[in-house]
Amino acid sequence: MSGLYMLDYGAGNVRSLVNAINHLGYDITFVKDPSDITKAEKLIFPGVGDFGFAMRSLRSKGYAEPLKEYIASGKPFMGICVGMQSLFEGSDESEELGLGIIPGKTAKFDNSTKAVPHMGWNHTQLLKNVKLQQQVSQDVHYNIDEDKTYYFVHSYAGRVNEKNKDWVLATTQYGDELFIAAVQKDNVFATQFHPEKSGYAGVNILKSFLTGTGIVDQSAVICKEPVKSDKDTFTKRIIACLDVRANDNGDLVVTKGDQYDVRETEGSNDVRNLGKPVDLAKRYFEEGADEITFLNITSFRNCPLGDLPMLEVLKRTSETVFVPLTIGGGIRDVTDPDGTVHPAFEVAGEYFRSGADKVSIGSDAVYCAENFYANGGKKTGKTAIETIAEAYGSQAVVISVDPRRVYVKDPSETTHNTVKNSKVGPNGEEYCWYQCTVMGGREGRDLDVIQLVTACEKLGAGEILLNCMDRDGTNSGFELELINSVRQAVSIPVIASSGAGCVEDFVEVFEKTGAEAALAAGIFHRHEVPIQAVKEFVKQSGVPVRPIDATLL
Ligand code: 1PR
Repeated sequence: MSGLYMLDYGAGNVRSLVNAINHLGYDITFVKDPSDITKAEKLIFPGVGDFGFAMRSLRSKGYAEPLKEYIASGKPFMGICVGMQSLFEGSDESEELGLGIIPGKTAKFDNSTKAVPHMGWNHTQLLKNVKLQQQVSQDVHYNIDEDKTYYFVHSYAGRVNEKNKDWVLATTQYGDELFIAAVQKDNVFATQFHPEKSGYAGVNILKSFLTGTGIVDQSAVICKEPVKSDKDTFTKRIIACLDVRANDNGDLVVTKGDQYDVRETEGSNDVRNLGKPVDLAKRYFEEGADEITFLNITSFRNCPLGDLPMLEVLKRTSETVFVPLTIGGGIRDVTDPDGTVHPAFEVAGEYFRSGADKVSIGSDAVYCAENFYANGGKKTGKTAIETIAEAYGSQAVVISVDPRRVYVKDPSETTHNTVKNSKVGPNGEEYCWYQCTVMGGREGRDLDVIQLVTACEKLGAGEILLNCMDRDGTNSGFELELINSVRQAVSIPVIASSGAGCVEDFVEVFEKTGAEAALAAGIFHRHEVPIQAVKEFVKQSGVPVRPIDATLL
């Protein structure tokens, strides 16, 4: 199809969208100049991150007026996430005005009862029966399906009101809040969720936009009132984690440690090799993983910006994997051999452009938190967390925590935050605090996990990936005391990690802690427990999970 254009203002990962479009057999051209918008026959506007940043970028590049004229011309338009929010009059997130096409402003979710951002897979409720001319049989809802779930990541959302209800194609419920998940009117279609990150269910939505005429049979439009449910439709995420490093031959392999030791304990003492990163990621996507995380575990060794080892892995993975990808390891300021320093947000930017949706920061987050306290709890605006969150949005910044237990007989023995632990210490100690480590657990710091996560939330992090060195690779279940204490300390989503050994462990962590997601590595790599078995068991226990969706229509 000629005339298919994408409006990109450089705020995040559009590679996945391009890959999904290519996967469907289409090519797309980037808008480079305002005149390209006028030339377009079909236009997609994806957006991530901050509403104000998006609107300022549109205006400074001279795109805002041509975009309004394009939409008024009646040619098909699709907005995604901030691309949908920009259609509103404004947002509580910024003073900046929106395009003013849909009445109303987007408002922040209430974080007193649930984690914010709303990050994960959720259901939709369809409010409109829409038929497209000439394709009545093929496509009535842009393939949005109430039985499927779609991937959302946002803190602000549009609400249905009297003035905009004729726009609302679908709503979604998060906690007790109902918000607009998709809009459609005439030639305009937009989703708050990311179709390109929503597995094949989402790719099918893109397909319907690409193949459709976009012309709606107005006589067929029937609008329904949204129904607020007393049941949350949000699902818990199951994440597959791939620890990646170069083996002794220099090849990047997926490895897995026992309490962070990744070398064979018998015989060769080689780095354990559990497969190739791109192949394994594809396998986990097809088996139903809701997200894939890559951790470059030897990144404490300096890498020049031009030689980041995981870029190629991400580029290739995002060609066939349509769920969110996180990359961790080495997200900090890096120095090239010629002495040039590249700030962390530049490093992160390279990863986003290569297909990552989120970056996870380990060691550098510990140093950021230490400096935050040394600075009297004041922000400098210069840390990796702050600069990446500012440019790409909080939702793109995950903090990977590598804590280990330090036992004490009594909480009065330490100034650190302690918990009563079900695992008694070597000398009968009933309490412990969780010490933060850096460089993959090689060095312990005088900072506890609660100090770390609360500082990181204040600095703008959007999610916590909570490992536990004592549990890693042990198959003995998640560290529930640790997870509970962190879940209570922050209002951003928490991923429980380390120790998963069987399907029951996932139910336990969801039932006994408020974790939004559970991550596992060893049991998936060693084929001990399939992802599908985890999902089925969790679902049977009454905890909602994303149905596995392997069909491209
Ligand atoms: O410090 O920002 O460069 O990031 C380094 C990253 O590499 C951190 O996220 C750190 O967790 C990770 N890392 C460093 N060394 C290791 C190691 O294993 N030697 N991996 C390592 C940590 C832990 C998990 C694991 C879960 C689940 N891996 O993420 O996947 O514990 O395992 P299980 O289900 O088998 O129990 P920086």
